[in-house]
Amino acid sequence: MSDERTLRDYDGPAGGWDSLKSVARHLHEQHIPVRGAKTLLSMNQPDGFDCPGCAWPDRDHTSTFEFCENGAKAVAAEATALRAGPELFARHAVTELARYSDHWLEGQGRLTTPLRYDAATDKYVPIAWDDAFTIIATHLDALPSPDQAIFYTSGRTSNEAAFLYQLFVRQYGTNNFPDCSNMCHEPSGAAMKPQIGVGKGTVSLQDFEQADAIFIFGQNPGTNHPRMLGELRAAAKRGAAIVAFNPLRERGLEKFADPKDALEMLHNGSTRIASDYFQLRIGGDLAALKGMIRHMLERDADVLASGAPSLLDRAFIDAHTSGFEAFADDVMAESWDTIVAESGLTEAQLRKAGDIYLGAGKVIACWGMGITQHKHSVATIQMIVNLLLLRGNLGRPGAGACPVRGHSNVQGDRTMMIWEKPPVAFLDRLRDVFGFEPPRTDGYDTIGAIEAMRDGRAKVFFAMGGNFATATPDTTATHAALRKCALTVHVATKLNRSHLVHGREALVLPCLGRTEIDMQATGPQAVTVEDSMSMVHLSAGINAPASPALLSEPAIVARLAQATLGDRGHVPWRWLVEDYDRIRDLIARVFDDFHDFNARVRVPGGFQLPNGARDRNWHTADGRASFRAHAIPVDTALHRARAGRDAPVFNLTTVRSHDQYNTTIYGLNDRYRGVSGERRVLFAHADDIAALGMAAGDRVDLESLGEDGVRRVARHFLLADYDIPRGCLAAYYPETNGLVPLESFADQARTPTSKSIPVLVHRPTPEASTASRDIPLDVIV
Ligand SMILES: Nc1nc2c(c(=O)[nH]1)N[C@H]1C(S)=C(S)[C@@H](COP(=O)(O)OP(=O)(O)OC[C@H]3O[C@@H](n4cnc5c(=O)[nH]c(N)nc54)[C@H](O)[C@@H]3O)O[C@H]1N2
Ligand SMILES: Nc1nc2c(c(=O)[nH]1)N[C@H]1C(S)=C(S)[C@@H](COP(=O)(O)OP(=O)(O)OC[C@H]3O[C@@H](n4cnc5c(=O)[nH]c(N)nc54)[C@H](O)[C@@H]3O)O[C@H]1N2
Ligand SMILES: [Mo]
Repeated sequence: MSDERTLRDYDGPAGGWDSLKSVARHLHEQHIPVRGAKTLLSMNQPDGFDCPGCAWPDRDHTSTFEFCENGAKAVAAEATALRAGPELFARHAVTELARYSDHWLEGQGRLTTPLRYDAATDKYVPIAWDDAFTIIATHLDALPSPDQAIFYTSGRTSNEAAFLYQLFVRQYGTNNFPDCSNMCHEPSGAAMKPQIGVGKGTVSLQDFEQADAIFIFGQNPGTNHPRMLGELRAAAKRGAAIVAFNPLRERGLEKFADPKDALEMLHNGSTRIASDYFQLRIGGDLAALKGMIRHMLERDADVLASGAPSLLDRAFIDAHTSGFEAFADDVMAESWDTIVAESGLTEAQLRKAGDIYLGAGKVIACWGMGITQHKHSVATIQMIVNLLLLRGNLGRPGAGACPVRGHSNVQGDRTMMIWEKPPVAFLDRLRDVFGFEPPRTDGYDTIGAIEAMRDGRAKVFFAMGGNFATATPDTTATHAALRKCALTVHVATKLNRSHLVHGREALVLPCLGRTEIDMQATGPQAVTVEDSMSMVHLSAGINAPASPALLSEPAIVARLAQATLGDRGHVPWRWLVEDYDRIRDLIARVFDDFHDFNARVRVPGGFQLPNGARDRNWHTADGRASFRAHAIPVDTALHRARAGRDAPVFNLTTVRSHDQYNTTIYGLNDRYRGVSGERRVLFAHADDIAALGMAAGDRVDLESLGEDGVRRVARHFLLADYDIPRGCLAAYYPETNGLVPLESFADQARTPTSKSIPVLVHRPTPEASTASRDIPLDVIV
């Protein structure tokens, strides 16, 4: 199949034969012979490895194989036979590598040996592990304050590695733990913790079997959580309502052919997923939710006036919640005009959505990045929880809140306290168990880390996985900040742009992936991960390591800690990594929820962490779940940008294609959106394209309207007409990250507003090409 550039409609369902074909193609491209299928068959099996893709849970981690196209691609990307060995780095200087696309960098395969940046030749050269650790320890030791070092984490890191990592860094003396969560589901925790006492989802897969309605806000499961489609399909088949709120028509929310269903496949059939699809305006969710709730309150008032019982769960509201009256007054004071104008949905549509909710006995609400990456994300999530509270849809079977997490262990990393704002009780426990005084001041989150590097307050940047330079906002400013560091270090499986945007000194440390056998002194080791529904289970790799020089993440942390702290902390680092059971015993001593960790995690399927809200125990300030009133924002950056400007200002959202895992670009296609061979695509309404005097297929530049006077431009996007509301645009992440100003982030959670960027659309100008210098545009694909 060629990567010829085309834009067209895609008629097929999500899944189906095209999905199988796509996996075959990706295995071929990664040079994985068909026996690679053995690797795929061990994914999510009791004695196999946890899929390094998304955080959607598995059915009991049992023996049924669940086919997942994008899980297979994630495994193929890691199990690839291609190698980015020392020859690659001998051949290409770093500035030369930086001219290649992210897709090309990823395509070089697995890193095989530790590398040190040699400034004299501008090349990465091999270095021995011990020498690498000495370099880092020397830098850390020389800093005037530990707070000048930053320790980033991406969400694939296992519980064991994360626990050791935070222990080492806190013994070293800082809470500077920015992580991918800061750009992802941070607002979900920030919203739910004060409101219902827990910052995680309250449902399990069994609840999906019983729900009468499933509302899905701002999430694209067909691409990002394909195994969720299996649950949605089963729910749809038994007649549950599936209600999607999404500005874009997403095929995975419309119809799905399950590759495991022989009949569906043979007959080229499919199952309808969403029963109702509300194409609201980007950022319109808070208004839409208020409209639905207003309708419900209006109907309830009518019902009560007629003497019939309330449509709301008054017993639950009385016994379990606070703030209902003030909340209801606030909703009733919101005008339908504002609701309709800001949501982009009609009053009739919102009344219909409200009726679906009222007609369902048990309701689950799911949400993803379409909700979290906005300025008002915390308020919107609290409004989703308000919706659930109205009819007691929390803490009972078949109902609850379901923030669908991204990285496969992002939730577990936070549980292990990869967190820049650690609670006091945890720090006290760390002190008591390990006999040292941990740092007590909050550390930097992702935005704080970039500002600190920019301002010279941080000098060492260490990353446990991820691709910080590309995943973060304000690419030009972020790259400049990283380049100011004295030392940048990346623990990674594959080459990415962050390795090329380096400090004065730089190291790249290659590690084992999930799929690989992790051999330590006492034998092969398993790690543990926590999924989106708080299930903790084991993961053990089955493949030979990509190179004999690779170390596991726990081993890297242990050796770095030894090199930096020596025997200062009285932690037997090397002994701990000989047998990961020893690490788990320590985890059990620090976190009560992990008691008898080693025994419980060996029960097939693992165990579920306790969750107060699920049991209607509200660990909040007043011991109740609370209704939270929030005004519909009518003075956002978008409103301000539109006021007094003649040129049309669009609201741009940034999304994932079907062929990428965050910044890892597997390919240039986005099958369900009909895109082949191209990533610089701008999805727009046909009437908007016409109003601009342009045509689909034209190339355009995007200029964002930040409020700090900095001009941010991204060039050379192909206009595609798409089913999206007028005034709204969508393009892929990370090509558009340079458009997001660093200081544009969510209230109370500081998540970059990557789903709501006010932009102008220009015909390409020569002048624009000088912007965004650090983003390679005319790259070698
Ligand atoms: N294959 C694959 N799997 C992945 C990932 C991947 O990149 N590839 N990434 C992983 C990670 S880290 C995460 S966090 C998740 C991300 O999973 P998602 O949350 O599904 O991520 P996005 O692609 O960013 O898309 C969000 C959806 O929100 C919609 N949207 C955009 N703006 C708005 C809005 O204002 N309101 C509403 N209601 N909807 C909106 C978009 O149209 C899109 O359908 O997936 C994880 N799984
Ligand atoms: N505009 C915009 N920006 C966004 C988003 C968006 O929707 N729009 N989404 C945000 C979200 S939700 C997230 S989570 C972040 C993602 O931010 P990150 O988590 O930082 O980015 P990834 O692309 O997932 O990281 C990929 C790299 O991780 C390394 N890697 C893979 N597996 C392993 C492993 O097992 N161990 C180690 N040590 N390294 C490994 C590989 O080298 C690979 O290149 O991006 C955020 N940025
Ligand atoms: Mo994420």
